[in-house]
Amino acid sequence: MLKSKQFAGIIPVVDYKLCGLDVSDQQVKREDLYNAGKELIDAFSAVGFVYLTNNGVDSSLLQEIRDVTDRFFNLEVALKERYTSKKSIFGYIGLNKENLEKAKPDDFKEAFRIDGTVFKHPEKLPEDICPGFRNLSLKFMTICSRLTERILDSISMAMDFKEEDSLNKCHNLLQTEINSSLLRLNYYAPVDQNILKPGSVRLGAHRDLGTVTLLFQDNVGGLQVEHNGKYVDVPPLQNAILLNAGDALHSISGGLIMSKKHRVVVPQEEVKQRLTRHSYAFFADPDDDVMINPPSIQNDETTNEASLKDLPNSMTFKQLCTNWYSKTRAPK
Ligand SMILES: O=C(O)CCC(=O)C(=O)O
Repeated sequence: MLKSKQFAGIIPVVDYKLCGLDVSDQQVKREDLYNAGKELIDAFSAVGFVYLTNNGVDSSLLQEIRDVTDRFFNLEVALKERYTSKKSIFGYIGLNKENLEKAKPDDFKEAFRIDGTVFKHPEKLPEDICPGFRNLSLKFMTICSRLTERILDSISMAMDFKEEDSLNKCHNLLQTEINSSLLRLNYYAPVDQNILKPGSVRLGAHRDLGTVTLLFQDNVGGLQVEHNGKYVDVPPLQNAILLNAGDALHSISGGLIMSKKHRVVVPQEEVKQRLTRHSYAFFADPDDDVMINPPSIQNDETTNEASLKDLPNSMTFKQLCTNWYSKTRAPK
């Protein structure tokens, strides 16, 4: 039975006022983290997604991120492609250059991916062609990491693990090169029906691989989650962060927490198709050497995760991640 009293569509809403970033580390109470954690687990085990309100992330920072990403994505393709890496997952991904759902045409979106290596190598960011990008993205990643730590504490306490900070102990190395957590700045340009292939989606159906994802989306809509065998809209909720659980958390929780497939579809209404959609996803991953049992959840042949089915029973998160990227997300 879900405890949450508020919902956006089918997504439970949890008020994080007593635990959000407005409350200092010294002031935040164990009991409040525990209570919020119970609500998060409740939502994660029912629908895999939950909205977090009063999270303490400043809306003016989100506006600045939006302005800077608009400036970047509006640059000429040749300039943006200077920041595409052939060797790593870092950097710019162009339109139709990634495919998260093998049964569909390539994703109709652009993105910029930033991982923890950036704290040692900020020169990997496109500051020369987009001034302001570097400081803002580093600041945003740091804020997302701090909030993630709170959320992991909430979940660990409420899961009644032996050690209350056990999830955070699996994420000791956030913001370093030996933890694959990632900020992905997504940019969904207005849909051009002349170049859109039949059956295209903005982002193909997939599950996330890590522990929790913090998703900041604008009010355009299009995100859907699979629930009881059908895709259901996840309506945007102003000033709320959408959290979803990934495969690693599903595995660590012994299957209690659900890692759900989700996708972003092209809106039906023409007026909405003419809008640009923005979303920023911070994927929190366990440290590279944390041992994980590969997800026991459904191997759905329509998605790229089907390729994870031949993995051994236990492996490091890095091995799981390498497998995932080599088979599912390699930039073309
Ligand atoms: O843009 C969205 O709303 C979803 C983003 C997402 O699922 C992803 O970047 O993996």
